[in-house]
Amino acid sequence: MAAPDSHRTAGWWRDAIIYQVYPRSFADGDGDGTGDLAGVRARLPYLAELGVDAVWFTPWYVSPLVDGGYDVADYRTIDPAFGTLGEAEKLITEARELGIRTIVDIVPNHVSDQHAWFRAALAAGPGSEERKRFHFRPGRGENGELPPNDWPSQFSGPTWTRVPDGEWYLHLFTPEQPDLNWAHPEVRREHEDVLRFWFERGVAGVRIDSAALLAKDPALADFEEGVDPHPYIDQDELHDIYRSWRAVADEYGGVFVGEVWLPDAERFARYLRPDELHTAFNFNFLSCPWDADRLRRTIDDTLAEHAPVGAPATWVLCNHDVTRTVTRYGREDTGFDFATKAFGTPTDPALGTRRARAAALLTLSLPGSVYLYQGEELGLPEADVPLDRIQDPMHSRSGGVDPGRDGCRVPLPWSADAPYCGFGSETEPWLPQPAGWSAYAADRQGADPESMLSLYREALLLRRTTDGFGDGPLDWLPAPDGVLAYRRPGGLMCVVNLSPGPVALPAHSTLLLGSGPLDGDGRLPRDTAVWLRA
Ligand code: TEU
Repeated sequence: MAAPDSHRTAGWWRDAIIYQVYPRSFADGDGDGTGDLAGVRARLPYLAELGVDAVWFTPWYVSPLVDGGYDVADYRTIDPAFGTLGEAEKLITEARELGIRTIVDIVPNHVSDQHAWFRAALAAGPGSEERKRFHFRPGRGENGELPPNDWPSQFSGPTWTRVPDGEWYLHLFTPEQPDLNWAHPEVRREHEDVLRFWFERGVAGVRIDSAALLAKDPALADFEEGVDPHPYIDQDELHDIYRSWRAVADEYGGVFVGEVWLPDAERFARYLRPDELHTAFNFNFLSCPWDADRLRRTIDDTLAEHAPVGAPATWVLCNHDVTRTVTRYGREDTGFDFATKAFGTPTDPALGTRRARAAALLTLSLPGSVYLYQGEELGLPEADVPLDRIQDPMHSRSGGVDPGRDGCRVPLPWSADAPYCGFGSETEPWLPQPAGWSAYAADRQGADPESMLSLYREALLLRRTTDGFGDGPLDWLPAPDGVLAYRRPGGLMCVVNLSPGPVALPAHSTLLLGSGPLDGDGRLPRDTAVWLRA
């Protein structure tokens, strides 16, 4: 952990541990069933003890919460369900005093349909200046009854909605999330102003939601998969936008992490050029199955694609959009599957937990920074949320086929013996906690040296007090099939056994930490990882 006054120390983000807080589900300070800023403030000592360098808050702004807050009605006000702007400012200061920096989530692709701009656009009618900040178009067909184009949605369902005066507007996500027109100068000015607003309140960084989707093909032409360049993913205009954002961030020493889902390594790296974003999420690693060859290839590709632009890699096992790590790794097919999620797919929690523990040591010893989603340090599995309680629009928009993302958003268990596992609610939380949730409670795990929480605490402590972690070279060591072994600076080594049987460890002087015990012959069992000193 850094000293409090060094929250903008140049380069801190190159090897930081960044904890993701989903405020609705982290801790409930006022007992109303929804997590809030008071809850986070009360738990800051927990985050400090865990040893994180920064916290990224998913959107906490005023929002109808149609998409969990990614439908922002006002980027400069905290949603009353979460607290007030004054509380956010206090939270930022208190966190900084504990050596924890704050990262806010900016959602530039779209706003809520309750945002003042969209309401004004609806009221002003076709052809108005107000509508030009969005993508309004007449429909096709004889009476304009067909949507203006055939673009696929990021969620299932249509991307266009018709308003009563006959025009249609574009929304890559739900109809309650109209897309902004990034060719409009006011849209650009407004977002630069919002960045300043938060940097001035002491935030150290900004996560950029759906960062590769903002710019649209100006013709809004139909799209033929495999024939046309994509009409809204990774348009060249984006780089100009992020260069001007970077200039704003540089005034404050702030940093960016872009949510850039792009399989093409070369295109991905363009966002990380020195005058654009500092970092971007690395979803190829997250979606990689538990397989030594594929993981090694993903790690090599990731490091290779970052090297030419000088940006550090980021590593992430889970976030608020994907199935919990323990559940994913406990499946026979450990691949990442958007569509089926955890529902109905058999999973072995013991196997998943063993692998998730090994994956933690793998991830935390790779070069770069690491994102840790709340509850991962507790080894939470994906929760089965009863169908009639699911709130994620991905579920309803898929006609109930996709269970959506609520299973990884269930309120955290803090105390095994308290109501609602100590989440803080006096009534049932907004998503129900499954039976057996108290077994994962932070207080129970804190008292158990074998728990996932103890593993994370020890690993993070070692990571910040031992040379060799974070930014810097990685050299692969010779290893049997199915085993990942690499050396970091100063003789630090990590060995992960993904092969079916136990393997001998390379020569070493000290065993720093293991995700599980060695066998009777001092060998590393399957699905286990160790940190060694040469
Ligand atoms: O996600 C962007 C995104 O592309 C998602 O559609 C992603 O593919 C999906 O969630 C995977 O399951 C961001 C946020 O992280 C997500 O929570 C929001 O719903 C979305 O943007 C819209 O703002």
